[in-house]
Amino acid sequence: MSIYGNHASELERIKEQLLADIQEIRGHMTAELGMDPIEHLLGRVKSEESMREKCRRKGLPETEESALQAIYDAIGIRVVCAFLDDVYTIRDRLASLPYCAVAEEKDYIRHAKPNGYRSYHLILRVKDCYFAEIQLRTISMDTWAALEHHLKYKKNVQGNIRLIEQELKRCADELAATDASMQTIRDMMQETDV
Ligand code: 0O2
Repeated sequence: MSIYGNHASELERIKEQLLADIQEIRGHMTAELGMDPIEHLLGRVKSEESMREKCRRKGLPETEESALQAIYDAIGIRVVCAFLDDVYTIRDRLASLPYCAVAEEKDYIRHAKPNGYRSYHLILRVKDCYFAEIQLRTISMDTWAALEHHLKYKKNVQGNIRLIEQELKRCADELAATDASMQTIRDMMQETDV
């Protein structure tokens, strides 16, 4: 029996609906900005195995209730943007989708995690009974998170772990400064377009 009970196909449908709505938002923003704001877009329903692993990690029973009500990322969407401002614009448009309500949000961009992780996490309550976690970030943040994730799960990392962590944090901060500069350059270019 699936940990999602008989909700697995509805989770897939909601994921597809969210992806279609993000594509629509993307189309409107492309017309407004004169450029595509999204570098890439991914969606997944968390696999049975990783949902069970997450239940165990959080000390929750491996039940439908845990998977659908206590854990918020059975549906996960990642939106990767070139520019910082677009992350916040897409956040606002998603928050006003008629069948969604904002359940929780974590702005790890303005308030980075101590290790340097940056991303905007928007938890949506969908159709009053499901949750979806939308991670919005820039290309730089996405590159950093992928590398950090790889290192975290790599077995037997050799070398000075403390130094590796410090270097990763330094890279995250440098990338954040570059994101801010790139945004400033775009703003300057838009001013000269007027
Ligand atoms: P997966 O396999 O990516 O789904 P939560 O664990 O969601 O219940 P928490 O810790 O408050 O509770 O959530 P948070 O901090 O919002 O993080 C949720 C997800 O963000 C993680 O999912 C990761 O995908 C990503 N994330 C958070 N912190 C980091 C980090 O330091 N490095 C990287 N690379 N990713 C991070 P899962 O469930 O851990 O894994």
